[in-house]
Amino acid sequence: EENITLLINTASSGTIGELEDDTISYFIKKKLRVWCTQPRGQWELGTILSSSGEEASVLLSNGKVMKVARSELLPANPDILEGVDDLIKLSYLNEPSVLHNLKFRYSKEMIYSKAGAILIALNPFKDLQIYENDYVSGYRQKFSDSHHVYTLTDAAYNDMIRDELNQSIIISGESGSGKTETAKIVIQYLAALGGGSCGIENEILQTNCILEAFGNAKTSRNENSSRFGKLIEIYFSSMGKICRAKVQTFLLEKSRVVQLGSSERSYHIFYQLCAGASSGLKERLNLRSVSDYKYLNQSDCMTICNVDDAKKFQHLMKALDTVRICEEDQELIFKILAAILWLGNISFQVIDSENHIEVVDDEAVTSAALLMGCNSRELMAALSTHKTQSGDATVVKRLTLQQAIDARDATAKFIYSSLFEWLVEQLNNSLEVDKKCTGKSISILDIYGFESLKKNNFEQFCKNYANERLQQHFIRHLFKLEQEDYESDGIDWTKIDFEDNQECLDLFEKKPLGLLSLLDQESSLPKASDLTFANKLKQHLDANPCFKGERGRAFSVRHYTVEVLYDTNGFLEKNRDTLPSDSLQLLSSCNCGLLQFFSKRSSESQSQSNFLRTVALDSQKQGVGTNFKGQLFKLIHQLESTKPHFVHCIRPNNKQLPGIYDEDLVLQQLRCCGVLEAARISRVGYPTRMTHQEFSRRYGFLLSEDYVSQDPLSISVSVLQQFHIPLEMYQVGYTKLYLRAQQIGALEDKRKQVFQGILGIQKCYGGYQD
Ligand code: AOV
Ligand code: MG
Repeated sequence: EENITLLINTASSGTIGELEDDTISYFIKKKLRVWCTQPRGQWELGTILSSSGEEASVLLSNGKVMKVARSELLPANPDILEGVDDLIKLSYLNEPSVLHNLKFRYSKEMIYSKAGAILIALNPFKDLQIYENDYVSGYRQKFSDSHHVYTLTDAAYNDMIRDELNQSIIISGESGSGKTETAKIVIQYLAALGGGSCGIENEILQTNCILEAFGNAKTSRNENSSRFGKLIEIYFSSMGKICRAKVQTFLLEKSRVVQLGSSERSYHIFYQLCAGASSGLKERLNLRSVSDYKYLNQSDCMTICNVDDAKKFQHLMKALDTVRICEEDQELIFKILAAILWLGNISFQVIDSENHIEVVDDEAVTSAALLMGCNSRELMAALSTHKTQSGDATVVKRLTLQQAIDARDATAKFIYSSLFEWLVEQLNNSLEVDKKCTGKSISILDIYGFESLKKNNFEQFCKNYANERLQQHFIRHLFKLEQEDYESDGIDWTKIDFEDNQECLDLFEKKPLGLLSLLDQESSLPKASDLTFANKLKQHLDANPCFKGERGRAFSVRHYTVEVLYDTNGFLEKNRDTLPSDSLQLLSSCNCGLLQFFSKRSSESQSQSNFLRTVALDSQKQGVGTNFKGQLFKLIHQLESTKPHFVHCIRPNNKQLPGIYDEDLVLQQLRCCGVLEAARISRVGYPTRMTHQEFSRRYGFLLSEDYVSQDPLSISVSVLQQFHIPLEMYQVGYTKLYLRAQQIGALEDKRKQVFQGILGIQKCYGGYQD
């Protein structure tokens, strides 16, 4: 028992520095291996030769001897722990040790490791061939115990069946770290496990392919970067078979349709369509090649190395068939995409000194109008004038060049994002095979990663806010809930300090003086500009430690990862996200059912918010940011009713190449995601916990004596004693039993053996019988 108190004390007492200072004395005395801090903040491994006062001589691995101050030394782990599969197994959990351990594993192509409850996945940037069918069955039957996305998914599946609880698999990590690939691997495993006769598992996989075509694009960080967030819920019947699924998407990056950074592309689908359409389809859509469209050729990048867009288009068409989107609808989708491309080619001519314009009447106009199903005169009018009603008279004002460009781009963005939403609905209709199925579900969350670019705009602002929200969910689960649970159940537990990001969330969410509120307020003022917005922020938020006003239109936010500099350029416009009434009217008059539908829905939701405005006193029109906040709250609320499983993806290098492990880059990601703290807490924690009732019901029958008359607590304690679970391996709380990692395994094995005895030869299959 002394042992365990000691363990808890060392791991949680004071700062890590103090603790390591004692350890270092021991290391120096015993002449053990240590990490020496190098001038550039990196570490080198060495062995202590001698010491005098505050300095030690260290023999480095390159043969050099260095004098290093005590304070610059950190304990290294013994050889036997080289490359352990769970960071909590390390005797010394300092940064260089963790970094080195992951590096060692990465060099051996072991990309998966655990940090307590979290699965760490290092992006291999190459096909490791560890996802084939034999791996699926290997992990299912537990022949293999090395960590894998499959292990985690298998655990989620078993937990769902055993506890009859919804599960979630939450995948986080920076852009390009492998979240989307990981989500696909999860789904592939679940499809293999819960696939049935109705083929829904294939539909789920094809849904992914469609969403990627329409919602992913090449960016400077990732050739297949998700530009929307998604949550896929997969429902299982009581037999453990998939019976339906549902996709929710979050905030698609619309601006990409009309504006591209250098070496970036628009959504894959545009390139796929141009490259892969049959000659008949091309003719019907009056389709040209990618380089003929301004929305696409404004960037220097039109192809991706080793990606065949034409072939991808064939896959996409098959996928659309699989999810039962009929040929007519497919043709409509393509028509709308082509219309967007032609819209982008519409140009304007300035006709007076006040910069007023008229639309150049060319092929772009006629093609766009034809595809949208409207008259080209009407299209030209909608893009060059603004009509207002004044009494009985209609006043027509000519637009300036900038206004016209904005109207055109807003129309294109509106059409594309409406198309995306509509597509998601179609996918959901098709995935709702068995509406009556009320079984439990596993939700897989894959959002856009945290981004800190040279220039950060409204898109990064929203994405990073979303990551901030998710981070809190993660922290709450791993730290807060953990500790609260221990404390309320009377378990001996000393607090571990951890970083909370509540301050940063407050900066975004506080009303009325938070970033999102202030953005909405400013967006509703007709005379406001990005500059007045930036000034307003500086005026009201300067006291918040996470906020820093910068020169001109800029401001910085200290995120849980890094400090990010935002440029308010375009914030108001993107937050308002209004489609000019003239364009909306035009769309409603189009001879294309889908476009009519989009416009109808948009005007309905607009009038609804107007209605709300008159009812609720304080409410103003909700901007995109606030709306997104609402979506995120709903998402978090939904996740809170599930048991979470976390995967943290890490991008080992910026080059998207295999075999390169950039220590600084990995360290920065490890630091900011709280993996180290999580590992620390898991190490001193009790990952398995069951109520006395649950425990006695599950294992009581293993007792040799008659136990029926006893209360759950006594039964539980008897079980623990009979099976010689060491005292330091569990604690008994008021309501629950707390067991350390791996203890439950022995009991489960015993239980299985007994079951197998009862069932004869029938093989016991995980949690199925429960
Ligand atoms: P992300 O989802 O985290 O970025 P992805 O899942 O798209 O990142 O991964 C980026 C690229 O890394 C993929 O296109 C693959 O080439 C490679 N990759 C990732 N995981 C694996 C794996 N397990 N095996 C082989 N290659 C892999 V973003 O969507 O940008 O935040 O917004
Ligand atoms: Mg992604």
